[in-house]
Amino acid sequence: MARISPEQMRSLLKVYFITGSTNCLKDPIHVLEQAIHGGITIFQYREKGEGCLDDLEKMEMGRRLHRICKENGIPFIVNDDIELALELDADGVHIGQEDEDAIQVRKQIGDKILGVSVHSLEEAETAKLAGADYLGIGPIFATATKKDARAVQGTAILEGIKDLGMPLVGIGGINADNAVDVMNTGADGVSVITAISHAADIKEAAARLKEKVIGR
Ligand code: TZP
Ligand code: MG
Repeated sequence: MARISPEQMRSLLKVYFITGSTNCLKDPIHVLEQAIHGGITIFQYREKGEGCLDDLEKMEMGRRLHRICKENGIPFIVNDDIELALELDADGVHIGQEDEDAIQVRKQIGDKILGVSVHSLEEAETAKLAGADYLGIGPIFATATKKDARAVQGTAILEGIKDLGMPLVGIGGINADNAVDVMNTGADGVSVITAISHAADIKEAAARLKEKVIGR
């Protein structure tokens, strides 16, 4: 398998749903199924926060979520945990600045998708050189989901980084009301946790987000 092309990557990033057991008010399996029915384009399993699953339980949850993604042709990305990504034969991994070095991760995962969270042009350039396939940029807006999130950046952060020509996705406090601002500033897609995982109607929330992103 060859590395994903930037064009393919850009189209996959449009509606990037991220979740783990602590983000869901209902069964994560049901949440993912509904989000897929609503039209998400890529999924990241991110098992974090107080009371999150560990070891075998995490592996089992990852396995089940991966199966649903596979059945529906949705790429399955694992947050931080390279071992789990390799064990599950995930489609890719997403790492932050505090995680393992991107160059090392690229070596470990071969041609799988590599996403890196960046907060400045310098970090973005380094991630590009390390072989990232896409960059996650944020927090664009205020978020209650990530307790150790950096300062809110606003959409302006995308302006400087988009000139690198890398596929980009915004993250942090994004919802159907502000997604268009993120896209109009040069992102290829929006990544969300709460806007989908906490919605009363998950499928409808994913569909509304997609409509905003695609139909602008
Ligand atoms: N990284 C920066 S902000 C954030 C992550 C993982 C959390 C995004 O969650 P939400 O609920 O979509 O604001
Ligand atoms: Mg991380």
